[in-house]
Amino acid sequence: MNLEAIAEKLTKAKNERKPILPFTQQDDAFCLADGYAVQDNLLDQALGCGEKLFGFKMGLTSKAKQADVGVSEPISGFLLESMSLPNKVALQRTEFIHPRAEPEIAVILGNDLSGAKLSLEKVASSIAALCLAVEILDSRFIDFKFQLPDVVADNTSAARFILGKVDRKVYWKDLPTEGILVRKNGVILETGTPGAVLGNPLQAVADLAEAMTKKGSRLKKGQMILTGGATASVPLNVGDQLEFSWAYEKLEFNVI
Ligand code: OOG
Ligand code: MG
Repeated sequence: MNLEAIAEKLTKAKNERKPILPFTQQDDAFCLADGYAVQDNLLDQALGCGEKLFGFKMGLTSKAKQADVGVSEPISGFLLESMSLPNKVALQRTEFIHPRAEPEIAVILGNDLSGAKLSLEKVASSIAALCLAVEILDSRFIDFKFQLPDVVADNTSAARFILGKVDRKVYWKDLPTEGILVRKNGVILETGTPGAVLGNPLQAVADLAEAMTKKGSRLKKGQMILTGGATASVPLNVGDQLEFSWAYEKLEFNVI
């Protein structure tokens, strides 16, 4: 199967909300580099259709998330402006195959960032703001089951995100222990701390900057980066009311 044909299958699955079989099940040779090549193709297509790049996401950066999907290596994907939803949105269940939501720390860059083995101080000095965010995932694969190359091809299950207020600058050294609660229909389903993400979510930004530098690219001023789920994700069904909170703010939405 050529990589463009694979990208087309993913786009069709997304548009028709019909999940497909992972590519690694159909082709033993489908590897991580192929996955990223497919993802690049999806981004080129989106930009070609007039979509705007909003930033990037890291995934599988916490043990909880790695256990969630049974895959144990961090991955990255892209985020488009059209994936952004406001706080308190009514999420349309019919727009998705099998949506899930997870809390993340989002970072907005105040400067371009590149280089290998960047210190957390260096990353912190390049940040304009950081805030709580919710990522809405929707795997294009049957039963949310995949191997690493598949989920990378599928732009790391990215679907939507809700950003908190970016005007508050939480001190980055305090970030690891700033607890997060996830409530569904009033019941606490998950609890976690940003420190679950590689010790400090800023490490995910450093890792992403290094990966981009290796590809001959760089993170740019103004881009938003999701650093990866700090807890396992929770499934979303019609009628659900979701709340994601930490000391500074609460993000919430209903599923209709
Ligand atoms: C893969 C995407 C992982 C995260 O924050 O760890 C991710 C998935 O869970 O489907 O977004
Ligand atoms: Mg995520």
